[in-house]
Amino acid sequence: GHKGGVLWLTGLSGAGKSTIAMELERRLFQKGWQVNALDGDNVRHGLCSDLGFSPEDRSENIRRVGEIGHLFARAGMLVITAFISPYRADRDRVRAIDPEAFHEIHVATGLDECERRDPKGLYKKARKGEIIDFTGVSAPYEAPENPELTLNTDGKSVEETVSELVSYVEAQFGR
Ligand code: GGZ
Repeated sequence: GHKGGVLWLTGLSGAGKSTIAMELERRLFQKGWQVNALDGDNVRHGLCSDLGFSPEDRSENIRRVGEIGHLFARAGMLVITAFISPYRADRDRVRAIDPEAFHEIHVATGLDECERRDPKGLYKKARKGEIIDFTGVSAPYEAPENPELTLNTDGKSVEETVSELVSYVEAQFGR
């Protein structure tokens, strides 16, 4: 076995977090790692189905994901999480559970690029006021100040970005 850890992706909606997380999970699994990727799609329908997007609910969402993530990590898994996690204090609280195991990775795709991509049309809706408290438009995003890694995705393919992450994991976790 090998030691586990939490690879905590943070960034705006449309930054590419889930896509990167799922592709990283696939690549690491192929290399024989025990991995588990968590994102809104598999958490917000179950564990956090009672939560919305108010500041309080986001904090609770991140708290629960953080606790679960660290439990999996302690069991030896590499956990990849893909949540906006817009508040620095919430991310710091997750880090504090086990600082050694926590790797904060900023998916630093800029607001302009996220809004240009707008894969689900959510920015357009947010601009029209059809979604309230939308991160980057009408709710804050507090970028990490000292992340372990910053991914600048602009002009890069998912493959390139994920390869950078695989190298990071191999350097940090050995093998
Ligand atoms: C931000 C929202 C909102 C609001 C719905 N603000 O691009 P997506 O669609 O697939 O990813 C976003 C997802 C964010 O959920 P998280 O659990 O990552 O958020 S947090 O960490 O802040 O708890 C977006 C969709 O949910 N979505 N309403 N108001 N994103």
